[in-house]
Amino acid sequence: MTDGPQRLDALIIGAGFAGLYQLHLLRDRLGLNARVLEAGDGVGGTWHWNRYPGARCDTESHAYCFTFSEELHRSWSWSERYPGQEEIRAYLNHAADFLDLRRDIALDARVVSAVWDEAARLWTVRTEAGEAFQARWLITAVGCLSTANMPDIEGRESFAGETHHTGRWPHEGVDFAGKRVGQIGTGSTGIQSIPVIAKTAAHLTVFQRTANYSVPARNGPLSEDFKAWARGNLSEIRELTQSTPNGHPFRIRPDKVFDVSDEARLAAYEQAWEVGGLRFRGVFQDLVADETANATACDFLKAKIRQIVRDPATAEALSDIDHPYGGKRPPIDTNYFETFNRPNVTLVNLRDTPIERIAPEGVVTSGGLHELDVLVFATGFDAMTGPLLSLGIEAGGRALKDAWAEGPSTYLGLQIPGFPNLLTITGPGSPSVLTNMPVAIEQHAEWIADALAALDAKGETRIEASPEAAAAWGAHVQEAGAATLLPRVPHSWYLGANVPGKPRVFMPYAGGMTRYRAICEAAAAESYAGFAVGEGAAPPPPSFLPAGHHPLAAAV
Ligand code: NA7
Repeated sequence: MTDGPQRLDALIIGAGFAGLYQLHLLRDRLGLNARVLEAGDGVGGTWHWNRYPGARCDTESHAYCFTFSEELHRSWSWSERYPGQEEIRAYLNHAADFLDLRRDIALDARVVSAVWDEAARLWTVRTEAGEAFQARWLITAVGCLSTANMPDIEGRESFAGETHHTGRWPHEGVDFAGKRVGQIGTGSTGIQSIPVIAKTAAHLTVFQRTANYSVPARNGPLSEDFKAWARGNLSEIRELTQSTPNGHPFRIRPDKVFDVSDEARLAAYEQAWEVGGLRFRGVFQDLVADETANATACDFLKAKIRQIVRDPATAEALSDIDHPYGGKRPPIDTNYFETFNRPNVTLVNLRDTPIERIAPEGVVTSGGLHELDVLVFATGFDAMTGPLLSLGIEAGGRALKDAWAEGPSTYLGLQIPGFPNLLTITGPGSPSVLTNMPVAIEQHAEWIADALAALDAKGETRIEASPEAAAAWGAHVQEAGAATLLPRVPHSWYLGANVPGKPRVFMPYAGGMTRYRAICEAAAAESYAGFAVGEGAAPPPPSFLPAGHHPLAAAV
């Protein structure tokens, strides 16, 4: 006799922040028979995989955590202003133990297919190892930045040295001592890894295609006083992060850039530079909405680069930035620009000398061969859609990759028309990457748990976003994006532009977390407006401009 698929009420894919909390809610609050399948050999999601040197979150630690449990909150203390990868991984392992989640998490269980059976109203999910599960509800908690983007550069496989992608870093670490290291990529990740790699490498060659802004993080140990305050003031932290548009623990000032004198503006930028981190974004309300206003911050930040970097040609290449500040994800750093003053670090400007191929000895640009022992790809991710498309999702004979051939279509980033009972935590079209992720994740996981409880209370076993609601939401996502400078940066992963052949669609919702939360709550309150529940037709979606929300408020 062969064992059939294991039957569950709910199956969750991924054991990062999202999967852990969703399991807790469905199992412990709703009493469902729920299970998590996780591809990695440990919990932690992003923080399980991204072990590259210098990996650190750019949200301040006291706000980069779960906020649903006073007990869990009090049981943990962060050591630094920004949490490092290892500490976040330890925190998520602690949360898994604290909530007794491990017994319902299968590790080393990579999902390769998920197929909807309309007649049975069940998802059948299979893993690479051949295990099969059936569940009424399928919830993806796969993150937005988990599918590594390896550029298809000619000769890549021929490189004779070690090759590593930052998002798939070896658990045992990489020894750079005495080695000639090359790194391709100067996004948020590359900007973190470069200063750390440079400390031990014999030589580091940085291959820069697009110069980037960065603001000093000003990381450091937290005082005992601050730790005690953070442990004891969860409700204050939660109130703040739930009322800011991006879920960060700071408010964006109400002034606009040209409301103040040139001197006052410069002083505000200087002060924000000293405070450090993403708070720089909060200096003026219209910083990422108005190009002329934004240019004042760009000029300030470019001048800082030229002040820090001693070699004029290197300073020029690093400050020759072609996009507005905040138009791409704004990195924060520890000694990034300073690192280019080290004698063992060279910048190769790929705008002047593009990469031609990779050879066994190193990287060949139009300027010649750069001999290397180790090549690091800090080249980012197939963001937002990549993790979902890798799951082999299919419903009604239609694969998700075909449904999304022209780009992702979702309603609220939570559901995809044509894929019933599939719920996507921080899916494309939700605020996700434009926010402090745990805030967005908690909101989604709670909305999903409430929706499943409401369906169960009515004896309903099916929910599906209507195509009309998804179309209306898609239009609103573009409208909210257009109120910011973000969609105007042609080479950004927000648009899918970093992956050849990927449809160019602005994917995250830029209307802000507070507005978004209100819309989701309105949809639920209006009998799940925009969703077809059971056999019924979907009521039209709620208003996407709730009272009190300015339509053009840039919320990122
Ligand atoms: P990003 O932000 O996508 O950055 C990737 C970097 O790699 C960026 O500098 C790219 O240059 C560069 N890149 C990518 N492909 C190539 C090729 N083929 N040749 C040269 N350079 C290349 O990824 P990160 O990992 O830094 O950050 C992703 C997010 O993770 C981050 O925003 C945080 O939210 C966490 P480009 O700019 O495309 O010219």
